[in-house]
Amino acid sequence: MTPSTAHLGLPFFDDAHRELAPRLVAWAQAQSVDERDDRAACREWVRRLGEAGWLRYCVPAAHGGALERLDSRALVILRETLAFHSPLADFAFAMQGLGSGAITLAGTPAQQAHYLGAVARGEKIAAFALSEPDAGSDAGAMKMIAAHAISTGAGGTFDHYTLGGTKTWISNGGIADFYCVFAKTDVAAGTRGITAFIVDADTPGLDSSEHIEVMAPHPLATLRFNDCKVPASAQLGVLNGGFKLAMQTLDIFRASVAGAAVGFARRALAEAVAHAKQRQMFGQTLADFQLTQAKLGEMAALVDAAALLTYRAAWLRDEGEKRSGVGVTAEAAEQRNRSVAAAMAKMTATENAQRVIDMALQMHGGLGVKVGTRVESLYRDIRSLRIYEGATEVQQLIIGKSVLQGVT
Ligand code: COS
Repeated sequence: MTPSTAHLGLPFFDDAHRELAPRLVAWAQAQSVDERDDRAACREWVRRLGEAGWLRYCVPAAHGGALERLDSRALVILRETLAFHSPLADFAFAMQGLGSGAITLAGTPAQQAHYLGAVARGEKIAAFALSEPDAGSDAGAMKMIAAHAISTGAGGTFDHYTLGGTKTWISNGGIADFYCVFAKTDVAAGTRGITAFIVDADTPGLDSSEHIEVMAPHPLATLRFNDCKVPASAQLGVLNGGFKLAMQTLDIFRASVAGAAVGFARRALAEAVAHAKQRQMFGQTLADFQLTQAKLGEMAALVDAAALLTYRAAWLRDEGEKRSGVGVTAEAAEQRNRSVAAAMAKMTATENAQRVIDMALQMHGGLGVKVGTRVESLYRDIRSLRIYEGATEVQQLIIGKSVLQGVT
């Protein structure tokens, strides 16, 4: 099944984006990965995506990336296209970007050189570790501690942080080579007392063996940090600047989650159209019924509305990056507009995709709930997108706050 690329004619895109999509479609259609074991499949997708050069869109050119800086529209096209073909391929791609995003934004040259090239080649698997058992939507309520100390021993002095606590719902948990971990470095300072660290998966004191089973299988784990020591050089970004770094990283990738949701929805619509055209009932095809045509019309409009918000959010971000010379006030206002646009896109695209997939499933009748039917797996695949990287309710809050401030 081939996705339409008609939307690439929209003014949000430039020629580089228009050239990217058909190449990726051709590549994705030629891939076949056994996905029965989600961890093995994810590793295989990372390997193939790296080998084919697609992961180069997850990092900037200075570290082996395809483009000078992270390009939101390219990320959206990549996720939309991969999600149409394989939700696990999309997952593998997205997590390389999200997991290394904080290093791209705030890493030292040494950290960037060590991790980003390997991420782009598919040689290191990345993960983003923010959520905790009691801190999901309220990310600032995290309890994980990073205590600073300088110890002296036979080998000299060791300037380090000791991490203690639990992270959960960590995508790529258990298969990642490193984690960008957020922890409290000043417990009294709320969101202003959080710092990010890069923790290699083989660091003593880190246990990532607790796999979490979910309705649409993908690598997911709880991480336990017990007397886990990392050198001070593992600090990512400024001390106590971790919450903003986490939010900025999520901002970049929220538009791409919307892209993935648009890809799922486009696939569901394509499946519905194909089914409606061939299914015979009451002496005609399902597609001949006006009831079916009305549903397909509604589905197509829901997909387009989601896609337009998604492309706008990505375009706004890319435009803002280009104009980084504007004054401080303008930058703050632009930043807020971009965050709100990304929130609108993520909320609308994931919610609309759920509706579109549900309608496609309904149109399939009994086949729609048969395990192995594409709409059945899409029905499970889409559900977590309405929750992760900021649940719909978090996006509503971000948008609502801005509406009340008269910004939106
Ligand atoms: N970019 C930069 N800075 C941001 C920001 C953004 N998008 N959003 C918030 N900040 C800054 C604020 O400006 C504020 O800075 P100051 O301390 O200088 O005032 C600080 O961060 C705290 O912001 P706020 O008061 O809005 O934080 P809250 O604790 O109220 O949390 C929400 C806000 C709910 C939006 C945030 O916790 C969130 O996004 N939660 C969802 C987390 C998530 O996506 N989890 C999934 C993890 S990945 S699967």
